[in-house]
Amino acid sequence: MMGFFDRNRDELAAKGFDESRLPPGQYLTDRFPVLHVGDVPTYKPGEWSLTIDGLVDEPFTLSLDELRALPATEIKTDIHCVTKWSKFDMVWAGVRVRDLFERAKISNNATHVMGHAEYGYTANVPLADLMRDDSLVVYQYEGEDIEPIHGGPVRLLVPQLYFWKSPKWLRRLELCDADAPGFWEQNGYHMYGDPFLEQRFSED
Ligand SMILES: Nc1nc2c(c(=O)[nH]1)N[C@H]1C(S)=C(S)[C@@H](COP(=O)(O)O)O[C@H]1N2
Ligand SMILES: [Mo]
Repeated sequence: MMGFFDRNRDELAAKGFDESRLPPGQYLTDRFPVLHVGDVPTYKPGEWSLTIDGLVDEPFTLSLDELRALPATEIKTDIHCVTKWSKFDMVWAGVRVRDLFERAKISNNATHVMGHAEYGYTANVPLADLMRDDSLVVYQYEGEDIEPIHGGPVRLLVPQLYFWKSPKWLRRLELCDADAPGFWEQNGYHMYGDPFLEQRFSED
């Protein structure tokens, strides 16, 4: 008997999608689920800021207006959540992480980055992944300000990794010279989290 996942995968072709876009163990959804631990922060105007620090020569902090004034990039990308939903062709806009790191003059010995969000949520990502064209600090989804429940005003977007690596309500990117587990990684999730290799849990 064919289960939900098989049927969902079979429907991809009918919808005109290449089946290879859906990583193993995932299903495609049109919904945009909301997933996080804890409360959704609310910011008064001017309250939110983003700091780039750690192993950098020139740490700095940006206000939302300053971030929005930087050259913007729009990408259309597929997103994969470790809870098995995938969503295709999501359109996001923001600033390339690489550009922020260039401005901060990151040290040669920096190898990893810890993304810090409001209320202490963290996610570790190798520096190389954040230097990619499609790694962004985003403030728009589908042409609108990102809703608070989806991480507004600003979240990290690392589309090639499971979505837990994209902290909502991002406040700080800390350059480090070693990998260290973030929030979910301390709770048994994979240190890297490649959806196409199904790196869900630490032993995968
Ligand atoms: N600050 C923060 N960011 C977070 C999380 C969280 O709990 N707190 N959850 C992560 C997880 S597990 C997922 S799947 C995505 C969900 O994003 P969404 O609610 O916009 O779909 O956010 C990620 N970023
Ligand atoms: Mo998740």
